[in-house]
Amino acid sequence: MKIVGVSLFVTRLPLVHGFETSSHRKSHLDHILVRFTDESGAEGWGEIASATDPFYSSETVDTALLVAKKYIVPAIVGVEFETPAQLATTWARVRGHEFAKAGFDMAAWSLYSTVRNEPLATSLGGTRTEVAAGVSLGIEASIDALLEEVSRHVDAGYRRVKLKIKPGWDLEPVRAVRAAFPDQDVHVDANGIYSDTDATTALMRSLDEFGLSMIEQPYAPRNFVAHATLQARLDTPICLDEAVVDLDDIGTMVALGAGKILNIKVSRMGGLTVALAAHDLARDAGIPVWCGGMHEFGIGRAANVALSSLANFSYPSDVSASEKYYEKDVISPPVTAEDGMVTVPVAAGLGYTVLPDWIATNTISHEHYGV
Ligand code: OSB
Ligand code: MG
Repeated sequence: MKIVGVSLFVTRLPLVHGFETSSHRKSHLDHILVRFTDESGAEGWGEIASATDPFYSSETVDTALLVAKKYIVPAIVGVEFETPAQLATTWARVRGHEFAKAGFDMAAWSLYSTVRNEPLATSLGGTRTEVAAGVSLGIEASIDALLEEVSRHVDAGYRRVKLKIKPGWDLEPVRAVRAAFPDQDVHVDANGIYSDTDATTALMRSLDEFGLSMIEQPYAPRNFVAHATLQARLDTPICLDEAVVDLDDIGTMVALGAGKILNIKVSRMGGLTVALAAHDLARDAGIPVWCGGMHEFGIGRAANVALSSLANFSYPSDVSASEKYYEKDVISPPVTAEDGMVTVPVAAGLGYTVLPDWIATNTISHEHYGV
């Protein structure tokens, strides 16, 4: 394949339900969609699921666009490649900027699987025909409102419910959810907001009694030592998210015992190529993984579904149905979950039809390079 054209679309979709984490609240999202065209006219699509603000990661839509235009696009237009991993070497000298790289890497995998005429999941080495879907629920205005959200998603069949927590919104919502749903798989995600104090240790230890499947990223992203110290005192497994942005971080996690489960996000790790390597490394170290989300539009969501079909994705992934976030997605059909399971598509490429007209309607800026 030779990349003859690259288009970047900054596309805005409104969220059907505002989403609040320990750091911020959102009502719409701008993601950058990447389209590759090869010499035969085949297309590959990727998504840079960066946020507008640098609160989850240091990257933003603006920084991703800058790095894409200045460093990644010039390195790939006109380039011939046989495998996505080979194409990824063209931007390997760019440090960081994983979200930006991920959009291009995803477009390469999408093009590659389309040209090979096989489903993306097959190209990636996935074996499952369906994947278990978990749902991530934001911080709500009241515990009653949260219970209503949990109830709606449990009724819809979601296999796991993740609750965002922050200081002042932790023990009580967890207690209430556990009391109302004693058998539901529940986990919590702090997005790194707690400081490493005795009070936090005590709080986390008191969460042990609720039988949570994991506590995701309680401490700041770089603080592996605090996670290791906490894990040694907890029964509940710690899952790392923000902490792990490259393969070396998995080595650190394992060496220190900083957690027992890994959330692999395609965006956070710089693409499917690295995510695959992370999957293998974690498997060899005895660390089960699941696929986290960044509220992706359908393109990124399709990649998450395909990735989740690999064998070591052993916990439900954040691959909830498109309709949880978007009234009309950029792919057709939208991703759906039936009784909490998402079917892995068997059609070639992403396995869904990308809707260029709907993307155009919702695009706030567009740039094209090459022919
Ligand atoms: O920590 O997993 C997270 C969304 C934005 C930023 C961080 C996180 C999330 C989610 C979204 O939890 C899950 C999804 O995409 O369904
Ligand atoms: Mg998380």
